[in-house]
Order: sequence, then structure tokens, then C-alpha cells
Amino acid sequence: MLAIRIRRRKAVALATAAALAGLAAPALTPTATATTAARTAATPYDDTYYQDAIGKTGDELKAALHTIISDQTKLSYSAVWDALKDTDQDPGNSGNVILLYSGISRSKSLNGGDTGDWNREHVWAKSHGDFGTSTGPGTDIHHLRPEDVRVNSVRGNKDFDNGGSGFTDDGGSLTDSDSFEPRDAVKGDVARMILYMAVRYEGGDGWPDLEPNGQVDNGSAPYIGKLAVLKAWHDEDPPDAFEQRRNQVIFDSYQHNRNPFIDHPEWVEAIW
Ligand SMILES: [Ca+2]
Ligand SMILES: [Ca+2]
Repeated sequence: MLAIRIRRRKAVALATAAALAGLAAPALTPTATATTAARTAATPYDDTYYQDAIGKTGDELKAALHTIISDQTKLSYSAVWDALKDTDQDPGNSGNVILLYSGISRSKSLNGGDTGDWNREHVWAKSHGDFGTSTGPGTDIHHLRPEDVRVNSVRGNKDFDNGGSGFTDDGGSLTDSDSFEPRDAVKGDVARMILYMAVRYEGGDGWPDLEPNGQVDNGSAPYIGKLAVLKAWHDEDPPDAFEQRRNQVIFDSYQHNRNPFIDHPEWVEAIW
């Protein structure tokens, strides 16, 4: 009993010290009775971010979201390394990042181009529209993820579809000659990243108009397939805490824009 009381007293003292020092309190669970101030502190964003999109559907919704999410800070390709160490940090080990397709937790310091390193995977393969790695779609961390160098090259620039065989360090992902299927836990993440890119890049600023379509073998055209499969993956694998935190970190600390399909999953069906 005494030990418990002492621990409790210590916890209260720490919380008080944190409050006095002006440190952020742990996230609160929002409740219906929460005050506005508490809700602001506890919820990831205020939906006024989307006020010009709420209530719209189809092309009108897509256009409104394009305008909203195009107001952003842009990173250089070299700045992407440190950003990914933050956005994709392993919740169980702050020294590591989680690799997207393989699911491996690997040291942040192993970023690079050698076997055993992780590098910057473009989920919207950069050859699909040939946008490269100059500041723009090629440095937009909403679709950039850490991946093992070798696994990254297995995915290459393949479109997304169901089916194929496993490979070394696949984590459950599959591939065949013309497509790639991510492991189940990130299928929806992949779909939402692709659909974010489709809304963010509509042909302005000298960048191609990126769009999902119904096929594989898209080559260098600014398309990624298959839309019907991506929509199914979005339904099967809804946003989880890792993905939501990632969206929030990008919003707070890097690009200051959001992936609408993580915040409002129903908008996928409303547009496509
Ligand atoms: Ca997921
Ligand atoms: Ca587009």
C-alpha cells in the first residue's frame, strides 16, 4: 500500500511539475462534456481545416480538397530523410523506423543506399509521371516511406493489384511481373497515399495530373492502378493510430497539409 501511495504521489508531483513548466499534458480522450479548450488540446485537428469541402461530393469535393491541401510547405529531397525518421518512428522503439512493405523495425541511422539500409520509397512510383526528386511530388512525404533497399527495388515502379509470390523480407507482401500487393496492415495506407496524390496533383505548377486508373502496366504515364483494388484495400484496412499520428506529424511539423482520406475515409467513395 505504501509503495502504491508513494508512486501515486510521485505521479501527481510529476504532472504538477509538468503543468508548472508549461509542458504538454498527455493527450486526453475527448468526451461530449469536454470544454472547447480541452477538445482543442485532445483532438488531432479542427475540422474547420476542411470547411470548404464539407457537404460536397464528386468533382466539387475533389476540387475543394485540392485547394485546401495545396497550401503546404515543400521539403527538399535531402530533408526527407530526417522527416521520415520522425513520421515513421517505431512506436515501440524510438531509435527505429518501421519499413512499409516489409514491416521490419530498423535503426534510423541505417538510412542509405547499401544492402541492409533503408531508403525513400515513393509509393506513387516517381516514373509514373516522371516527376523525379526535385521539390514537388517527388519530395511529398505524404507518399514517401522508409523501405529496405532491396524490397524497394522489388516493388520498383509496379502498379498495385492483388496476387503474386513472396520474396525475401516481404513481410507478407506479394509481387508478380506487373504488380505489387502490400502486406494487409498497410494496404489501406497505400490506397490513401495514392488517392492523396491524385487530389494534390492536378496538373498545376508544371507537375503532371496524377490519377488512379483501372489497369497495370501504366509505364511512365501519370497513372497508377488498379483503382477498384485500391478502394477495396481502403475499406479492408481503415486508418489506424500509426497512420493518424503520421498525418498529424506531417501537418504539425513539416508540410502543414493533411491527407483527407485518413481524416474522412468516406470521401474516397464520395469522389471515386
Ligand atoms: Ca493500415
Ligand atoms: Ca490529379
